[in-house]
Amino acid sequence: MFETLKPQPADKILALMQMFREDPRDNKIDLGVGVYKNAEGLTPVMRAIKAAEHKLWEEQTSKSYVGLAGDPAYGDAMIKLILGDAVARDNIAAAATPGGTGAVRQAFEMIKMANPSAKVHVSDPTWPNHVSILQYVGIETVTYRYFDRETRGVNFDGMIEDLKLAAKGDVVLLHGCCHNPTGANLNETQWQDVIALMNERGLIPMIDIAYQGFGDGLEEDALGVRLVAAGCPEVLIAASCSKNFGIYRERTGLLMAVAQDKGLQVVNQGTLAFLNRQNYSFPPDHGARLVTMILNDDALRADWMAELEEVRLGMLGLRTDLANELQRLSGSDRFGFLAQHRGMFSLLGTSPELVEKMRLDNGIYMVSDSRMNIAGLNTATIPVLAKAIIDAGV
Ligand code: PLP
Ligand code: TYF
Repeated sequence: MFETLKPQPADKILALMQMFREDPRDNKIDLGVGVYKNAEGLTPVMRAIKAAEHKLWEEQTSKSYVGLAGDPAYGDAMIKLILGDAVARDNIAAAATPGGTGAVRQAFEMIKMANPSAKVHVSDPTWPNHVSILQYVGIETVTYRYFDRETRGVNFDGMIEDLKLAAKGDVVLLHGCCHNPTGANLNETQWQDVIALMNERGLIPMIDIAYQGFGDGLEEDALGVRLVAAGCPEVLIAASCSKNFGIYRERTGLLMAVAQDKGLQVVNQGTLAFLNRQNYSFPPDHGARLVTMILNDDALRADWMAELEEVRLGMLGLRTDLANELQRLSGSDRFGFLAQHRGMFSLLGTSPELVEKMRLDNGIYMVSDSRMNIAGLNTATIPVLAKAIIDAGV
């Protein structure tokens, strides 16, 4: 049987991580995988997570199974964090998943189950896993224009033109905030326009939100997802706690299905539980429990929010510093987009050849599409990167 298997394509982001590890140069700079790093290059356990883990160790008396959809308190706390009061709780079905990837996978399976002929429209570019999982699940994928390679902002006219071609019942996958890989995001008016178009054409939004709190703030980053949830009849939302709680390896995510028609909530909830059971039975609990403890405890929550804000402001500062340094070296404003982008990533918008050149000449590791993880920088490496970008002729 095994002899029939073929080698599978590697994930280019994870392959880069391995390449970085194997590079012997001391001055190498890792701008690859989307993991937050502080100025010392470390990914620390957040203070509130440590405190919650300590408390959990003291108080937890059983590790018996929870429910197929995870602990309902986790769903409630996350729904409040992401959606605020945008939608009545009765309209939302929710299930814990292994990370945001698990939520994305289960969302695609739910789409496939509900409407096998639905296509999913993804931004060009998007997180490579979106495309790869869609293909694996057997859903036809279509891209819509998103990134303007000149301005490095959103090509909104192109996006709208392309979405107008989508058929009724198709799904439109949107990034809730901090677009991966570009860093370019919709503003409020653009969100409203996309919602109007989706409703006009009977398209179903799916939102992937993996960086709430990394862009303009916890509430600000939820603006788009809240507008969509309140403004469209049906929405799928895949959320990740990996980044904003710094619990990457705990695999903590949530899938929500929002339906304005209350009658659908029960079947949706049952479907999410069923899909969990088919794939892994019970979702992981440890990370979800820590998140719930933090969100439901005033002191832990305040400390988590304070640390998340430090992380966010640190990345914004790095963006400004890098844009300023590039302005100084180039004598032009053409890198100003770096300060406008939000979240962990910016797409520099250069060729794979120049990305390769910067890796070989300067030990700078960015993804081949020229995505940079801004959190991989610090005050010492910003001038090095800026000089390499100019030297390479970007
Ligand atoms: N969606 C996007 C856009 C991402 O960038 C990520 C990466 O972290 C995820 C989902 C899921 O991450 P995880 O499965 O680690 O929670
Ligand atoms: O885009 C990133 O770098 C993060 C981390 O298969 C990641 O989202 C990368 C690849 C992958 C899973 C997570």
